[in-house]
Amino acid sequence: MSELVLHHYDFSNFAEKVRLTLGYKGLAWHSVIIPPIAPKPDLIPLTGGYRRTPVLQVGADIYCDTRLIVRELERRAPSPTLFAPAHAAAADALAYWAENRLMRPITLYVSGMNVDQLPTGLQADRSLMRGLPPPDDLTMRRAALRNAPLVRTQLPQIESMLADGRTWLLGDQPTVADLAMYHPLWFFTARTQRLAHELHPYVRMAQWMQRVRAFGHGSPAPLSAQVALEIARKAEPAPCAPSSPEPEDPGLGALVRVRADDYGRDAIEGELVYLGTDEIAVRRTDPVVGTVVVHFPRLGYDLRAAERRA
Ligand SMILES: N[C@@H](CCC(=O)N[C@@H](CS)C(=O)NCC(=O)O)C(=O)O
Repeated sequence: MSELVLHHYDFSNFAEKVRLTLGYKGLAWHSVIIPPIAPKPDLIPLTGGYRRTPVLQVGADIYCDTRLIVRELERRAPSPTLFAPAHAAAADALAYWAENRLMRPITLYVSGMNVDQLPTGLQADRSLMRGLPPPDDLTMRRAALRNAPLVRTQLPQIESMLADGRTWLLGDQPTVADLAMYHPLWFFTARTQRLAHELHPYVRMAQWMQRVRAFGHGSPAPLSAQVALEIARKAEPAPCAPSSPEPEDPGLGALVRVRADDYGRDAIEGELVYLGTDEIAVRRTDPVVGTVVVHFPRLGYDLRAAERRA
C-alpha cells in the first residue's frame, strides 16, 4: 500500500476517529502535526484551502473529511471491515447523529467548562470559522450551561443502545458508527477530568468505550510537514476510477468550487476529475506541490461550477 500520511493534532476528536481506524486496521502511517488554528501554511498547498482536521495524504492524493477518509482507508485495507453491508447504511445514519446532534452540545459544554485550559486564540479561531464574533469567557460559560441538559438527554440514549449486552452499537461487529459515537465522548475528558462525572452512570457505555480505545492507533511514525509537501511534489495523483455523475452535476473537466456546507467553508477550486455516488475529486496545480487531486465526500459539501477567470 502507498504510504499513508495523516495531518492532525492530538486534541482533535475527528482525528481520533481516524487514528482509531488506523489502529483497528493495524496500519502503519506517517504523522504530520499541524497547527490547531489557522493559518496552516503547510497544509493549504495540499488541500487548496480546506483547513479542517484531519486530512489524509497518499502521495499526491489528498482526502478531506473523516467521512471520506475512513471509507478510503477501508478501500485500501478492506479487512477487518468497518462497513459490513448489513449495517453500513444504519451506521452512516447513526454516525451523522453522533457527529452533529450529539457532538455540538458536547463541544460547547466541554469547551465552556474548560475555558481556562484552551490554547490561546482557539476560541476566536473557531468562532471565525463559523462566521461568528469571538465570544468572551462569560458567553462561553453561558453556552456551556445551556448545552449541559442537551448532553444529559442524549447520554442515556447511548447506554440504551447497548442495553441488550451487545458488544458494538450495531451488533457483534464494529462499524463506523462506533468510531463516530466514541470520539465526541472521548472529547469529554481529553483535556481535563472536570466533566468525567457526567459519564460515570453509564456502565455499558464505559465498557464499550474501553473496547473502542483498545483499537489503538496502529503504528505512527513522525514526519515533518516539509517532507510531506515534498512527497506530494514528487508524486503523481492516482488515475481516477470511472465516474458516475448525476444529470444535474457540472461536467467532468469543468472548473468547479467545492466547500463544506456547515463550517470552515473555505472554497476549493479545481478541475472536476471524478464524481462517485459519495465522492467528489478535483485536480489543482499549486506552486508548492504541483498537481494534486483533492477528494471530498459529496454529502456535507457544496459542489458548483466556478467562473473561469479571464
Ligand atoms: N466533517 C469534518 C469535521 C472535521 C472537524 O470539524 N474537525 C475539527 C477538529 S476536531 C476542526 O477542523 N477544527 C478546526 C481546525 O482544526 O482547523 C470531518 O468529519 O472531518
